[in-house]
Amino acid sequence: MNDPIGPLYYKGVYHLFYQYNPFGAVWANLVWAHSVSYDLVNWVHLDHAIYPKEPFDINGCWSGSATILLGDKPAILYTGIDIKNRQVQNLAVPKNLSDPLLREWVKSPHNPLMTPPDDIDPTLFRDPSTAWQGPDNIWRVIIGSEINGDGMAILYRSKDFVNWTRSQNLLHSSNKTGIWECPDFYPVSINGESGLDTSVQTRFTKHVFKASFLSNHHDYYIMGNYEPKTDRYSVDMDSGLQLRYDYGKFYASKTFFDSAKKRRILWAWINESASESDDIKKGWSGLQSIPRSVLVGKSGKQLVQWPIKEIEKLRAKQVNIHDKELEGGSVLEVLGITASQADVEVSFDLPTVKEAELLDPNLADPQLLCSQKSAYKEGIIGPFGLLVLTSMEFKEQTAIFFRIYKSLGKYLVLLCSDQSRSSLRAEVDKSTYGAFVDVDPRHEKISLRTLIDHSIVESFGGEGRTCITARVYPTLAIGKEAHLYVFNNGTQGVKISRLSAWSMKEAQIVPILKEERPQPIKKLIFEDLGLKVEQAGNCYISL
Ligand code: DQQ
Repeated sequence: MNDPIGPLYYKGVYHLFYQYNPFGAVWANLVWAHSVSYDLVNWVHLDHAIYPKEPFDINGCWSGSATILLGDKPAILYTGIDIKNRQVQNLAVPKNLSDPLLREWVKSPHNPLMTPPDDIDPTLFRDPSTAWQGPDNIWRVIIGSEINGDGMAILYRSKDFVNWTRSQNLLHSSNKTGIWECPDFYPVSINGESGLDTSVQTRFTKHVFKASFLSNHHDYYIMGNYEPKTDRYSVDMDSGLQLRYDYGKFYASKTFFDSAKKRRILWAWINESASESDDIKKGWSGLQSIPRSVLVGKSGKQLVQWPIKEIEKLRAKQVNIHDKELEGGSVLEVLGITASQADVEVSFDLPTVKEAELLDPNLADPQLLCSQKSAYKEGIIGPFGLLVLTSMEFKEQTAIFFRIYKSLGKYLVLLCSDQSRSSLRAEVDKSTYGAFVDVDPRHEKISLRTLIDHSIVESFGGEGRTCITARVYPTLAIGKEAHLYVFNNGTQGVKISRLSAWSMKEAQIVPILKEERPQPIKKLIFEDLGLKVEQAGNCYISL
């Protein structure tokens, strides 16, 4: 699988579609695979929703987004690779709106709705966003593209969601980034804890624009002000696309508004760090990140992301550590949980930051710093943090840690995810990732949450201000042989002010629910998920 696409909430059910190759563990033959959930944790796979069939999508059904139209009617805009291998935008709508599982989708007879304009390369015109409606009731949507190497979001407008006209101006563009894939554009509240529906705009909203850069497989976002009368978008900091949702592996992301819980949820594709032949051998590749809720951080200058609350349902046995000094050069094992599948929250207190290492501002490239300094080279304040998926004699370990620096009179908190010793296998990519966290270590605790799931390590520093996701392939630190430690390789002691770690249960992922399954099995599937259901003809309706 690759991109998450068209997430939506409909009649009590969460829907996630994703780019999927039904015939192998490599990128090809793309369809819209479809899964549903009542809680965003346990999922049932359904039949594919949209697949290549018509001249306007015969060579692939690529990414796109869902929009909820007036009267609670979902609509999907997606990119079809047409018979001439051009990228065109198509519409699909549910066949039966009374089916909360939205199992069947019908393609519009008007497809394709948007074809590549003359000034655009027909192979660089894709990934319609969720549409939004201005106060004039006109729908807007953006399409990812490129002209002469400049990435851009092309704006289209429509009164009826079927006839679309290209706007004179671009919503946004930038120099020489290469194509922008999967653009996303949505409002965020600057003074609230709730997410906003995509068309909402008040005095207290800012707009986030996100683009996925194919050139380096990173997702960048900016915040700014959107003026719906003119469709002008002005960026807050005039520094280009600077911020990333995640400084590790996290691409082709997509948000949606969860109208049930009034929050905006973010998902992304996390790809492999191993080779294609490995993928073929193991029979799968690619996965979706844990859904994250997205809000504006207190600084007003960046977003904060946090695993959705429902993930805590998977927490089982818990262990705690309080007020424990961690001397320079020490490690402490966290015992009593399944370290290969765990949720860990830790916060550190620093007695003083006066001794922080000085950092030349010209050398302040966080990713480079993390790989040069690594978790294993002694520092002053840090490296300190977690060693996850660690084998008995530390032959394999993945380190997620902090280092504190002083630069130009300011303190800098660096968060790193060091995969250099994550696996004895030489051939897997073990790049180290890093970014600064907008935390003042003089006044705030340094906190980290890390979710570990065998080969996936998702870390949230500074309460979600900086996130890093890594893929690792330990050979020794697997199952019961995986250990979890807290470590400090700095010369200065730090205090674990609080650590809570939980064993995590497995989510229930139920294989494809096909019509030919005997009814009792279908019923079982829902009851397995803890859902009360009632049979209605061929369907089960959730009570
Ligand atoms: N993946 C899709 C494209 C998109 C890319 C094809 C991003 O629509 O641009 O699988 O990963």
